[in-house]
Amino acid sequence: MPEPPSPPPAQAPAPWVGRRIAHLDMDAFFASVELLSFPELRGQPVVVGGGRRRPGEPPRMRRLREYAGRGVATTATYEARALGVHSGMGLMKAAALAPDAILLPANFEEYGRLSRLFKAAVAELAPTLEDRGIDEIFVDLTEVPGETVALARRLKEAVRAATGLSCSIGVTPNKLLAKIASDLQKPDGLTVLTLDDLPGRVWPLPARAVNGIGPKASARLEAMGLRSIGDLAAADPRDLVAAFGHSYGEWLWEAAHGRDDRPVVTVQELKSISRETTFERDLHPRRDREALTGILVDLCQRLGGDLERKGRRGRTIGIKLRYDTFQTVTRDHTLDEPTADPKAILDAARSCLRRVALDRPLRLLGVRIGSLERPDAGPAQGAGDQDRPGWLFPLN
Ligand code: DCP
Ligand code: MG
Repeated sequence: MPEPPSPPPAQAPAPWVGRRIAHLDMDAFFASVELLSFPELRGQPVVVGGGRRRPGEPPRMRRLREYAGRGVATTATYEARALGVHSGMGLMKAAALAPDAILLPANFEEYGRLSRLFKAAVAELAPTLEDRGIDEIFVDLTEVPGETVALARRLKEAVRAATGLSCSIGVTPNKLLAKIASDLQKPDGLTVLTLDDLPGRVWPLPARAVNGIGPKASARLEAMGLRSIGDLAAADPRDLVAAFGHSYGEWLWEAAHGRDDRPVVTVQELKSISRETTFERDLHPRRDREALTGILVDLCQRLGGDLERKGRRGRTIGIKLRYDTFQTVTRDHTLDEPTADPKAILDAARSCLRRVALDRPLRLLGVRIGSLERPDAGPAQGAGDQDRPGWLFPLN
């Protein structure tokens, strides 16, 4: 007899709408790796810093109070953090807070090895993975089958099986929120947020919880009376633009509303390289032509050096100018052949400059090269420029 269809579970999770992006960050990474070698230290306050240990060398283990010097803590176990010690803190100051904590030198080779192991373990389950540094990754789970919480648990288990270490995961519709979410229940956390959770879970957080709002911006926001992410979301975006400029002001407001459509980028492909300089005093295209020429030549030479170091050539050369009025203009010019040659870049930059008004003092000049590719044969050929040195900056 056929089985009667089973009723749907009463509490079935709502289907996920849109992208499903995870941010995974290892817990107290360097310190946790040290605890793998020294399990007897588990449960104690442990701080990593004050020198490094080469592979094979026995560790120098001491109490923090025995330390004298100017080193800083790279990280601390959660037991040491409970005493007030944190990453970046001077070790003498840390010793005053936690004199009995154990101090271990850093063993970067080992941290690198475990970093590769945890990333490989995640990549087996979810191949769209963006490397964000030694202990964190973004993972696009949109196409990975499985219910969200169950999937996040599997990632955590895979990391633990491969390394013996715990991590914290946030899963949300985008990278911006995922980065916030992974931090909400550290250590060994798993936090899933949808846009519906924004008012309850994200808006109460301080503005600096958003990656991209640093100490400077957060101090300026505070001076405007904007303390939390919710304050920022409720602000008039025109005020933000007035205070921070178009691009950052608008981004702040979008971020506070949890909007971010950046993709998870598996291999960070280099898209463009730029060099720019803001002058100590405004320079006039006519009166300061020689100084501007020197700056332009220097920017192009440095860009050429960047390209050579990174093994790239590019086809699209652009310039950026900012006038004393703060108005910014850009122009670009695409070459038939890619180049890394400073002279060819200079030529293209000059032809871009001929297409902008050069009738006001300038605050900034920048040169950019895009449409990059890796050359497969020899160095780029010089285009040659016969203009009189000192007079390369065009006039109009
Ligand atoms: N690190 C460092 N110097 C700093 C901050 C961090 O050398 N000022 C290193 C040590 C950390 C690792 O980078 O272990 C990862 O940094 P996190 O900010 O992710 O910090 P932790 O992993 O140590 O702790 P958490 O559990 O908060 O992620
Ligand atoms: Mg970490």
